[in-house]
Amino acid sequence: MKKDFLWGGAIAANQAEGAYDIDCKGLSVADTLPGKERVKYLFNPSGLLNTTFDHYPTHKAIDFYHHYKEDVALMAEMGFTCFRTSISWCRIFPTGDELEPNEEGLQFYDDLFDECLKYNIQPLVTLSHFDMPYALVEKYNGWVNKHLIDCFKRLCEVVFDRYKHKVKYWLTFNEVNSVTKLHFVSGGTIVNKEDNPDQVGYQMLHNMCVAGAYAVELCHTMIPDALIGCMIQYSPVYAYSCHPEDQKAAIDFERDRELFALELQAKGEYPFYTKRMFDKMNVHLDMTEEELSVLKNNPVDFISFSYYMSLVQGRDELHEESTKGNIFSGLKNPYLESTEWGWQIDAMGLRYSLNRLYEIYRKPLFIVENGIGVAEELVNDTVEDDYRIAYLRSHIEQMKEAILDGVDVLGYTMWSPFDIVSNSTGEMRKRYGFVYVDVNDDGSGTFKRYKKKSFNWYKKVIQSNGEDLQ
Ligand code: BGP
Repeated sequence: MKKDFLWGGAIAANQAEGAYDIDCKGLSVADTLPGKERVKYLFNPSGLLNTTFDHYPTHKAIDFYHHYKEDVALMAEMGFTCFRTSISWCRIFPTGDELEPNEEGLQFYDDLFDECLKYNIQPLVTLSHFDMPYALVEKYNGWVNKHLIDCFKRLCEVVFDRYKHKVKYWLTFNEVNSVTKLHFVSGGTIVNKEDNPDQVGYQMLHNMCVAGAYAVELCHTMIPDALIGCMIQYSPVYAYSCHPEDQKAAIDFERDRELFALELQAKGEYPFYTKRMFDKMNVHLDMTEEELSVLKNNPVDFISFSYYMSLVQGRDELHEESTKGNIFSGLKNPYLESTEWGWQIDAMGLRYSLNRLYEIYRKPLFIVENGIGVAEELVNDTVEDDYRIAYLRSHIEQMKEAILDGVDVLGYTMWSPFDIVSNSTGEMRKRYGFVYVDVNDDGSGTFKRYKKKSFNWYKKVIQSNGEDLQ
């Protein structure tokens, strides 16, 4: 392992900070999502607007906003050299459309980054992680509208200028490829019944990738010594069988849902298969020459991705046995075990993913999410989470194999050092952390932090730069 390999963990502002209406923060898309029944609204948000719920998990989350000093100290104790978090857009621009930023929001991230740097922890900052200002949904219907490109550019200018001496690793949009399916959560757009969801989704993807390319341009000009990457949700896609049609289905799925977004951001152009793919989906994009040239001239410096599972795809008639997944789902893989939430565990798939992405794009890679969500109970002020150690160990082993294969990997930030609100289910009981946080699904609890067994294990991993995984 390289000496400067970055080790750490990742969270997202909306899932951890809470303080949703403090210091002039505006309401975000995430703040409108309920805990219970969230899954129903993820893909069909129109009902959200007229419904009031008992509990909105992001409103308090784990109150990282007020606990960040204690939490950064815990990460420092584990030896983190990197901490991935996101900037909450609506702390900086409460409605997304203001011309002047909100000083209190900016100050919070100044304080947070200072706290990290005090311990030599490099902040890795996602510019937008599933929590754009809700006002941009109401006014423009989210990223389907090109006006958001200007709003996002303004956000970038302000935060690059403000944090240029503190943040040297940036990411544009979290899991940007998810927007073709998760229009609302990922991009603040409500798809009407009469609309073609693919048309809407790929237009959003285009607009976001153009905005991302502007962010790359601005970052390179304003912080020449920083690196900026894109972020996708990646799962290797296996064919259900050696039937040629299963193989074709696997290739198509990986292209449409995963690699397509990378082509735009890492190569800066629409791939050769675009026309046929769009014809099939009846997609016709509104794009300008200027946008295409911004994309072409500003590919990202590195590629980051979340890795939780592999997927299996095959002929249409096989799709009855589909399994659960993170945003994208597929068929059941008989060779793999699943988590309690039905995500299929595949450590070796991580080695495959790293090799595959490096083979195609030849850019440094960064694993910015990887972990296991488990329902856990605190016993004697701790949790004996051997299963988490086993999960992370096997994935880190496979990452090391990929590095031996020759893949350039910048770092690894597991998801997530603390138990935080689950993005897909809104639950707290789906716990990922090295640190147990005493908050329940209904938001009750003491908010106290407790170290789990894995806390000391990860500390050893980092201390030995990945040598000691026992
Ligand atoms: C990714 C998101 C994260 C995170 C993670 C785990 O898709 O980028 O925000 O939540 O998945 O998913 P969940 O919280 O649904 O278990």
